[in-house]
Amino acid sequence: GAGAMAGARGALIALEGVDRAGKSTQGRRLVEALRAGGHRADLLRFPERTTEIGRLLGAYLAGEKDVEDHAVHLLFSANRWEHVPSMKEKLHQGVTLVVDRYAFSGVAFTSAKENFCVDWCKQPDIGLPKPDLILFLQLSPEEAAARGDFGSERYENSLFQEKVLKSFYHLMKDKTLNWKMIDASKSIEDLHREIKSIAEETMLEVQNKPLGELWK
Ligand code: DGP
Ligand code: NA
Ligand code: NA
Repeated sequence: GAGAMAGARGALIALEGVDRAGKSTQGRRLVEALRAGGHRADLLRFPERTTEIGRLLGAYLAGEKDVEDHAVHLLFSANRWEHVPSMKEKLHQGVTLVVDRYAFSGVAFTSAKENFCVDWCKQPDIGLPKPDLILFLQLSPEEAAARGDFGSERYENSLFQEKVLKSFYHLMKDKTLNWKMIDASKSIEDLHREIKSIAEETMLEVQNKPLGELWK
């Protein structure tokens, strides 16, 4: 209702980038800093592996389970949708949400596979809460490689990651979204300060604006 919900809403901030760009570290640091500054903020990470769908995705990523490519794409999307009611509730209560990966990873990773077009990949995520800000942590494949060997999860190889990066660049052409490119080769501290300042600016800008719907 208009009365109870009339306060400022929280911002939805997505962190995206290829593997090892530092998304998880920066997500944690951002939420800690926002809380220390008196804001309400929560961190969410997709895939969110604790639900039934999430456990299935965890087994898929670990290579313990094979799932057909279209089916798994829909499951990654379902894993986001199952969190939408609580995300909306928090945002409307004034909690800023930082999400470590979102629908853009969904599209970038699946469309990097053979015979998947971006349009098909976007469909299941149409209508998700639209991020007010998408921070894209940029790191060259060389710099990513220098941060150590890939682990053993599915998708963790340089050839595939380069295709993923190309898909991300394609998605960034969409000017209805607020993409901010961030140079992730900086120190953790410098990166954190830059991200915190952009996040705070966005939180102020959107607090009285309605939450949008993605790709609608
Ligand atoms: P992370 O927990 O951030 O390391 O992500 C696990 C892996 O899952 C990572 O390689 C990216 C991939 N991933 C994340 N979201 C999606 C998605 O929606 N679809 C697909 N196919 N892969 C995803
Ligand atoms: Na990973
Ligand atoms: Na991560």
